[in-house]
Amino acid sequence: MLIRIPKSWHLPERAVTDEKLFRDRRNLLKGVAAGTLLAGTPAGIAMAAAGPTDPSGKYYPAPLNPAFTDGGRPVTPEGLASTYNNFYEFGSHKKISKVAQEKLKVRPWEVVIDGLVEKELRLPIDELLAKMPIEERIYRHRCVEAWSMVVPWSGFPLKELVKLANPQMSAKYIQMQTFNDPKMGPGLKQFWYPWPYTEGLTMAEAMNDLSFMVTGVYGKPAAAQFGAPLRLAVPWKYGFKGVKSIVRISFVNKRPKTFWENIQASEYGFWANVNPEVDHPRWSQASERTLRGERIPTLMFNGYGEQVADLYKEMQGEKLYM
Ligand SMILES: Nc1nc2c(c(=O)[nH]1)N[C@H]1C(S)=C(S)[C@@H](COP(=O)(O)O)O[C@H]1N2
Ligand SMILES: [Mo]
Repeated sequence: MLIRIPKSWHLPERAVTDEKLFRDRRNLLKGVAAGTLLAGTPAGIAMAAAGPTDPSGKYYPAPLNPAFTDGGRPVTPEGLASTYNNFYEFGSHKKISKVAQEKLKVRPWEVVIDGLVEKELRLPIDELLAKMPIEERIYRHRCVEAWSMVVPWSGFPLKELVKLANPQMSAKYIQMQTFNDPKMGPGLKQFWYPWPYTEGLTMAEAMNDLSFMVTGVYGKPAAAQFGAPLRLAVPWKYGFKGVKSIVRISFVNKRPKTFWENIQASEYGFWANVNPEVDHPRWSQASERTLRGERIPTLMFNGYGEQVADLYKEMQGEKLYM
């Protein structure tokens, strides 16, 4: 039988029966388990998760939101996704998972919400989690370096956090920053980088259904290397927009200058929407290599155009695709 996955706007959030969620969950777990076995990688590294002092285990596995199942694309085996990471706070190469798990302390963890808000908030991560509807979503992830993966994130819609923050009308952008403590992230000693890692979205982008705050991955609290305990996923944009291990969220009226824009504005812009027709100055963006090793064509907006293309309709003269 052909099962059509309804698009998000056809389906009010969480308007699904428990039975459907249960079945999706079981199928996903089967897929993840099979993938891990096929890849023959030790799941041990990722299994170490966030350590004994992390009390958030009770939220996982979270119910899969059936509006975000990525049309049956194979989920990347956990052993691959959790051992090939970009997280410059731990070094400017891909093999940072071990040092991230050793050094990153995710409790206590405070998230500051400030800027153009009624009242500045300082929320311990577990208080924030308790206020948010935790669900699972399977998203594609396309790095600007032309590799990609499909990941079951857990977390909550960014717009729920925006509602909690209650920003003023004058807020035009939301800026997010990573921790900046070299005791936790030895890579922060590389003084030539413009720390802290900073990213940003327009308010319209932040309110889009797809914008997601990640707290878990693969059905458990996020392992350190994925950006525990709080990370952004905006799957229609290049991966560097997905800022990890967030400590500060600020509502501002000026476009934030991002980490990668500061390093090389001619190669990495603020918008960074995935587009196979606009090449990076140094390589083609027409196709991508999955972490499973296949070469596949890259899709406009990474395949999420129906949800997000309208956001950019009226924008002329902006470098939307780099
Ligand atoms: N703080 C921080 N966030 C970051 C990065 C980083 O170096 N530091 N790298 C980005 C890039 S380039 C990518 S592709 C993704 C990688 O996420 P993953 O390791 O979970 O695959 O994280 C993004 N977020
Ligand atoms: Mo990336």
